Amino acid sequence: MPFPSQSALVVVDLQNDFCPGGSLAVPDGDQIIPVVQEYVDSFAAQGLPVIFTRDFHPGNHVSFAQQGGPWPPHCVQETPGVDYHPGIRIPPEAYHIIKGFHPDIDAYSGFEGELKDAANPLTLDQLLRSLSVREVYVAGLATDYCVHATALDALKLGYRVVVIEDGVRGVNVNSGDSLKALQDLRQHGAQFISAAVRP
Ligand code: VGL
Ligand code: ZN
Repeated sequence: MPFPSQSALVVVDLQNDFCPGGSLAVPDGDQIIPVVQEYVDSFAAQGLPVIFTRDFHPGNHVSFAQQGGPWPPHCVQETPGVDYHPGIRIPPEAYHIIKGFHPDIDAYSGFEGELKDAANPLTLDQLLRSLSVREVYVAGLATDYCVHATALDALKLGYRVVVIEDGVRGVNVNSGDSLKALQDLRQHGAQFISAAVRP
């Protein structure tokens, strides 16, 4: 699969807590792993940037029910739930963005996060600019929250966005939420790719 030279892959929140068995499991969230792996390997083989985002909450995060938020505790730092799903092989050259680490601020979009462990903590936008990226391929969890927010921010910042349709899954707190999220992205100019139409 050859991808454009100024493209990057962004894999959103493919973490244990968002997969079956996790505290905020996305139904069939782990089913996307073979698809995501195919893209990760193709981008890496082409020398194109691969970026993983992670929800990275403190134990008292504002989005948790005990603090009046909408979610059960999830992706708490230094718990197994915050780790990437063990089924995904991550290339050593991949970039890692963490988000949601301020106790009082929720952050669904990878563009609200920053590069982990960097002496100079770049935002995702700064990282993409430094890599001359113009087009962002997006996969991961969850379609109706962090995938939607990340892809929408990318569009608003002027990136071309390609959503990997069979590489995303949603929570669907209300039925149809994921479909609505994808329709919204389409209306904002996102393109879609799936197994049937891959280059
Ligand atoms: C997410 C709910 C809460 C996500 C993160 O990654 O989509 N959803 N925190
Ligand atoms: Zn979260």
